Amino acid sequence: MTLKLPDLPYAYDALQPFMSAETLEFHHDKHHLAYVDNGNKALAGTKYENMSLEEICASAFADKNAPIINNVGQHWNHLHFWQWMKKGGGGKKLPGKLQTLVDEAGGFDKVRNDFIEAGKGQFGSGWAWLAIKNGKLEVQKTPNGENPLMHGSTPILGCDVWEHSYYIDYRNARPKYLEAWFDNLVNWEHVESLMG
Ligand code: MN3
Repeated sequence: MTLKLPDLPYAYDALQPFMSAETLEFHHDKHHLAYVDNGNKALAGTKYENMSLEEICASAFADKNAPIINNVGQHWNHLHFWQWMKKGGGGKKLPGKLQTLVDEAGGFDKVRNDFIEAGKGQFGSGWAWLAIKNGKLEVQKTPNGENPLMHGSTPILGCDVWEHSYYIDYRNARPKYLEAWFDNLVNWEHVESLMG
């Protein structure tokens, strides 16, 4: 497969004041593009070329193939990261199937708190996640380009805690970014669409 940079599903300034146009221009146009270009170089002529993105993530992690894990993993992560946000997102009102899953995991406030703590606690670059494992919601964190597909679970929400995701708008205040992101940007419909 050939990786392609998608267009953002909204204007660059749509997520202000919580995420600036400048952040999205750098993050989407430069960082995501670099993962696409480097991922295509790493995939060329390998067994991974005929796999789906999800299969590549799991297989490359089992193979300890760092260039694929990092670049194709980050491509999958960013494809969804853009869709995990929307103008006027956030809030406690969840779609029904997702609400049930969150209630079974201890309720919205617990899940929100655990997710933000996971993002704060990820040392260095990485991601905070909500994922489904054996039918249950789990809060996870991963370093660098890794994602829950590589650890046998299904990611349904991820927040990028690499500095490139927040440094322009929040400087070093990762906790402020995580709270603003969760409370004002999350597109819960896309989260539910990944529940399968
Ligand atoms: Mn990023």
